[in-house]
Amino acid sequence: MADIEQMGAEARARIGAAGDLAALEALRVEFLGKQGSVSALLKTLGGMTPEERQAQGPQIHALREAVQDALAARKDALESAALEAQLAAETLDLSLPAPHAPAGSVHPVSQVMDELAEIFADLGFAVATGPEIEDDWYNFTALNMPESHPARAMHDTFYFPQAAPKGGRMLLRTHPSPVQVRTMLEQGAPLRIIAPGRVYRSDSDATHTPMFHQVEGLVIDRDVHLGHLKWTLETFFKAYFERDDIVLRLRPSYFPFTEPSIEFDVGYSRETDRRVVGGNGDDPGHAWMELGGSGMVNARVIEFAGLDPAEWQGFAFGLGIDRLAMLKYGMNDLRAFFDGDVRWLRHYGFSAFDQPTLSGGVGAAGVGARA
Ligand code: 2U9
Repeated sequence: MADIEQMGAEARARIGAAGDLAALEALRVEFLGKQGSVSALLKTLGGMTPEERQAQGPQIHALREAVQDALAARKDALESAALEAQLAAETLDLSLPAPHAPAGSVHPVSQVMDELAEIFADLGFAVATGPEIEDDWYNFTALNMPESHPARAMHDTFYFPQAAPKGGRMLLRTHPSPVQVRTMLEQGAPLRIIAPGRVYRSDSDATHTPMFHQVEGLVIDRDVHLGHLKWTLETFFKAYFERDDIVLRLRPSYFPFTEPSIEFDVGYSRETDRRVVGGNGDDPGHAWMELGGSGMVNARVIEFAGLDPAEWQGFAFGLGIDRLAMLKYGMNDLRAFFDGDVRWLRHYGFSAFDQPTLSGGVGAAGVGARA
């Protein structure tokens, strides 16, 4: 009996002195492991007479509990000491100056895409996305540009050798329009969406890059007319350029996927070296710059999208996002958008905290609130 006491005292002492969790685990195995000394003692119970078990059983079980409790207590103590040490090591002296702000910033194209989404969300438009590698049925045929249509050639398309499921070949989308076709087929009408994203044209030169960004908008409903298109464009540009003196000029044009088709210009004045959007382009010191195209969706396109043009109609428009960014934030070289030059990104980039909100007046706290 005495040596059970002795074993208990010695076990508690050694457990109390365990310096770390590994040493503690070794003691647990030594005492309570399969070959452990306390486990061995417990096994002797089986070979005892009922009187002996009666006499020694409680003590041996008490020893096991005492060892288990001592192990658990020491484990807690070691773990909280380790946590304390870690917390002490991690203390942040908030009086110290903030570490250098992370160099990253929001690219102007991303900022403008967020601004577009914010403005059009307020007009009831959802943002639609779709594949950049497209099937030429969605990129061309469904947009009233059949195989032989000359407009196809004008799109300077990157084709893949692979055949497309609906005939024709796979390609890199040349405009966001296939996204609207897919959305109409999937969601039907009524519909109000904008489709911002990357588009690809193989006609790159000094002012054109093989990949650039466009946004197209589409409204399909029962009684939509050109007035809705004009109001939507004017409302968008006033919010985007954060000016009320935006003047649009609509000119007749032609696109296979809209009838009638309209190109729209915005009035601007030339101050110092940059163009400042606003004012009537016919006024002195002002001029017009083309910003994009639009029109009432061609009935054939509505049919391709599985809708009945006798019941449903709509308008669509297209804009260059890189161009919109250059106009609002004063860049004059499209290629710099893609060079990844940190000086350019630091100068034109936006702080990630400057999320464009309508209540915050869309654009990041006005021009110049750069990163
Ligand atoms: C569907 C039906 C009609 C989208 C449109 C334009 C006119 C247009 C250019 C403007 C500037 C591209 O970046 S840009 O050069 N886009 O002029 N886009 S109407 O019409 C559609 C789209 C989808 C189903």
